[in-house]
Amino acid sequence: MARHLITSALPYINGIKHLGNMVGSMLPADVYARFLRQTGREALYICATDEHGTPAELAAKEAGLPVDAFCAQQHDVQKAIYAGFNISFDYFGRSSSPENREITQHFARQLEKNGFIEERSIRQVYSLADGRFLPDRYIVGTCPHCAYDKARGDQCENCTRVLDPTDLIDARSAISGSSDLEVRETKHLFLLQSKLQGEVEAWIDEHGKDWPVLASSIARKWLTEGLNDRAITRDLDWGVPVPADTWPELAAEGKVFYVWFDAPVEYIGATKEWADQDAENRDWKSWWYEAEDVRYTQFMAKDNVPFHTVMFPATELGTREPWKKVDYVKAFNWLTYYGGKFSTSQQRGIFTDAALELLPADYWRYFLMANAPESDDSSFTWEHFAGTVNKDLADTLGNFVNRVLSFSRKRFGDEVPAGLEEGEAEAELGRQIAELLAEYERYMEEMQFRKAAQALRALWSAGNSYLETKAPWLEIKTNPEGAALTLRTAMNLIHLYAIVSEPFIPASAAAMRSAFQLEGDTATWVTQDEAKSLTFVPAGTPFTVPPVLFAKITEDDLEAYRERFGANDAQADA
Ligand code: B3M
Ligand code: ZN
Repeated sequence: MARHLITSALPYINGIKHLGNMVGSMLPADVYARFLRQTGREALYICATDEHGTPAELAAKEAGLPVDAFCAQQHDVQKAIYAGFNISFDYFGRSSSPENREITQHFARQLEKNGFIEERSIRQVYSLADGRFLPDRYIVGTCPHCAYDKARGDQCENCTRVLDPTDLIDARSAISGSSDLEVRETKHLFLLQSKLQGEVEAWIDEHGKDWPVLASSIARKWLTEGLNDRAITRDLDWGVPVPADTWPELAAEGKVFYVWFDAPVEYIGATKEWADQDAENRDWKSWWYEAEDVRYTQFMAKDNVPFHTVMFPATELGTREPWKKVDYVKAFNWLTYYGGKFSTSQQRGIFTDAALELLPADYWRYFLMANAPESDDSSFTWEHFAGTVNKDLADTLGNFVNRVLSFSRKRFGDEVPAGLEEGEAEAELGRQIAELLAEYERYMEEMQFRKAAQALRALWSAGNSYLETKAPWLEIKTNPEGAALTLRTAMNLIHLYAIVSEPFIPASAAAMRSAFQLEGDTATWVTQDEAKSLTFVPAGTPFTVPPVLFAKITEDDLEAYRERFGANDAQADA
C-alpha cells in the first residue's frame, strides 16, 4: 500500500496570510491528510515557512529587525496561527534551516556536475540611491505583458508571468522609490532549463495526465512558451550561500541562491528537519529518494503551479538522482473578497489571525472548503459566510446533535436508550447513509472538496429528515420504546458524523465524539457495514450533552464584521 507524502505551498515569512492563502494550500492539504490517516493510510504532511529572498529582507527592514530575528519571530507567529486552525502538519519547518542549506547546495553541485549550470555575466539593475543591486521585488514597475503598474521584478501578480527586473517599464526601487537606476555587469549562476525542456515535457506527458486541468494547462502553457535559462543566484545578504567548494569566486562575493531555487527543496529539507527530531525512528530519505512506494500530492494556488510542475521537476531531473517527483498537483483558483482581490500589501480582506480572534477555526474551515475555488474563483462575502454557518453548521448539524442528546437525556437519562429493535425506517436510513458515505469517500479520494462538502452536508441532512419523520417528541407520548429506538439511531448518526466530519471540522468532531463514553473509541473511519446498521454506539453507552456546537451569527455580528473589515470598498478598486 502506498505511503502518502503531502506538501502545501510554503507560506512566505513576510507577513500573516489571509484566508485566500489558507484555502489554496494548507487547509485542503490538511483535510486530505486527515482523511488519509483516518482511513488507515500512512500520511506525512510537511510544510514550512519560506524565509529567503527579497520579501523577507524588505519585511524585516520595515519591522526594524535583523532578518534572521525577524524570520524566527514570524515563523512562531505563523506556526501558532496554523495550530489555531488545527492544521495537522507532521512537521512545519523553516527554509532557512541547516538541513535545507545542505540539500540545496547538494542539488546545485549535482546540477553543475551534470552540465546544467553555467556562470554568466549579466546586466543587473543597480540603484545609485540605495547603493546596491535591485533583484526581484526590490524593483517595481509596469508589466510589459499586461501593463499592470505594480508588477514586481520577479513576477507580475496580475498576469502571473515570470519577469526579469530589466523587463519592467518605468522601473523604480522598492526600497527608496528612486528611479535613478543603472544597469551593471555582475556574475551569476544560470540553470540551463532549456536543456531540460524535452525531459520535462516527457515527464508531464506521462505523469500530468490525471492532474486537474488547472494544473496541467498552466504547465503546458509554460512548456509551449519554452523554458528559459534562469539566474538562480542573487546579490543578497540572506539566503542559502553558493557553496565555496564549487564556486569559490561567487561564494566570496557573497552570492546566495534565488529564493525559488531553495524553496521547493525545503519540502525535502523540512522532511529531514522532521527526521532529525527523532533520528532513530524517522527516515527522511525513504520519503524522497528512490521512493517508489510513495504517492506525492502537492497543494497550491495557481500562481505557484509553474514552479512546481515545470521548474522544480526540471531541477530534480537535472540532478540525475532518483528524487521523488510530484504525482498529483491539486491547484486552486483565487478566493476573492466581494469579488476583489485579497491583498496582503493593501491589508484588504480577512487575515488568518483576525479570523481566529472572531470565531472558532471550524467555522472558517467548513465555509472555506465548502466554497473552495476549485473549478473557478469563488468569492467570500460576510453574508454568504453567515448564511452557510447558520444553515449548515448551526441548524443542520449542531442543532441535530444538541436536540437529540438533550431530549434523550431528559426522557431516558444519560445512557443511550434501548427500546425497540431497528425497523424498516432504520434499514432505509442505513442504506441511504451508506450510499451518501460512499459518495463522500469518492470525492475525498479525488480531492474534490466542494463536492465532498456537499456529500457531508447531505449526510447531516439525512439525519434531520429521519428525525422529522419519526418525530420522537410525539412518538414518546404513544410509543416510548419506538422513541428510544429513534433516539438511539440518531445518536449513532451523531457518532458517525463525529468521525466523518473530522477532516473538515476536527474540533467540533472531537466534541461530538467525546459525548459518548465508548470504550476504546477512535476516529477510525466508518465501514460500510457500520454505516448501514447504525448500531455502532450500543444501548447503555453513557453520554453527556456537549455545549452548543455552533453559535449562530446574528445580524448585529454581521454588521460589525462588515464595518470592521470593509465589505464594499473591495469592489471599487478590484
Ligand atoms: N512562498 C509563494 C507563496 O507563498 C511561495 C511558495 C513556495 S512553495 C515551494 O505563494
Ligand atoms: Zn502582467
